[in-house]
Amino acid sequence: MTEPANFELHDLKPAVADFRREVLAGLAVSPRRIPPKFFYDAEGSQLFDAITCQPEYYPTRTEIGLLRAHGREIAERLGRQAALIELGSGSDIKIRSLLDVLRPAEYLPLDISLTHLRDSALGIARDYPQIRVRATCVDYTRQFALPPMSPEAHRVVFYPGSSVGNFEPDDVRDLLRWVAGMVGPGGRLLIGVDLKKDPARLNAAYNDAAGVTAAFNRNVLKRMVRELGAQLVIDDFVHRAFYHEALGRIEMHLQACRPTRIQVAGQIFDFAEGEGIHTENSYKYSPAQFAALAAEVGFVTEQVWCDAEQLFSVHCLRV
Ligand code: AVI
Repeated sequence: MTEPANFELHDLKPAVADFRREVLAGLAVSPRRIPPKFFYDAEGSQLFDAITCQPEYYPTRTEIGLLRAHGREIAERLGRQAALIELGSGSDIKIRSLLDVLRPAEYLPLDISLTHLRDSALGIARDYPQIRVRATCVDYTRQFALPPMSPEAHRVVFYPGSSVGNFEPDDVRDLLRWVAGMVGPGGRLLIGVDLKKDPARLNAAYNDAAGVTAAFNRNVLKRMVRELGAQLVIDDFVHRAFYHEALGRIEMHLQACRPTRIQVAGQIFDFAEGEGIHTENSYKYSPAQFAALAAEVGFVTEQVWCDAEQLFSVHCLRV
């Protein structure tokens, strides 16, 4: 099928060499770690979509509920005729509810997973022919030149899903500074932030009964085999996720259930039973905590929407 005229795709996909370098560096330190951005190849993105449908994983459906319930108010805050930039676009249900009320002139989705990005951005270009869709496959955690946008459109960044929680607080400051530069003075950021809550609820969300989160976590090992030719036994590693209350974060690990070894790019990494690879943190914030963090880098919180159960929050921030 031919691509619609209102669609363009820029491919700044990170090279396999970046993955190899970060894996080798992460396995060489103690405790061992691999950054969560490497979960998201085509298979990992599909697994993440499947996570969002699990009954225990409340963030996605709660955020969608907030966007739908407060769509008009959100559109009024953000203003129309915007260039809408979405970070980590992934699945498109949320952006569609926003596009319906915001009707921006331009939509710029940024995502690290090429197939996922292409499929969802193409679908949007076809369904919204009046919106110019400029998709970029990129690791948006590193600064890069955005595709040109019409100068008269004011800029809005949409960062859903509490992906901000996957950054260390210091890195959040850097990311928010970059976003502030993207939208410029008077520009806005609409961001989804998962809230602190009962640890039992959090632990269940990251340990779903169907084992989808476990498969998502272990997909990074499969990716090492597929892309880096790593030699390892996937079944020697088990998924471990728990809420660390003092640090306010879910931690995810791949833990060796017996002594094992990973061989990659000519290097050998031995694991004793119980030793792990730290693969993700997912920080949870109170609305006040997140507003304070954003204020440190010059964002003013205009409004925060939360659901009745206080599970999730959506913040409208202005530079
Ligand atoms: C993408 N991110 C916000 C998800 C989260 O909840 O931290 C990733 C995830 N990891 C396990 N389940 C979902």
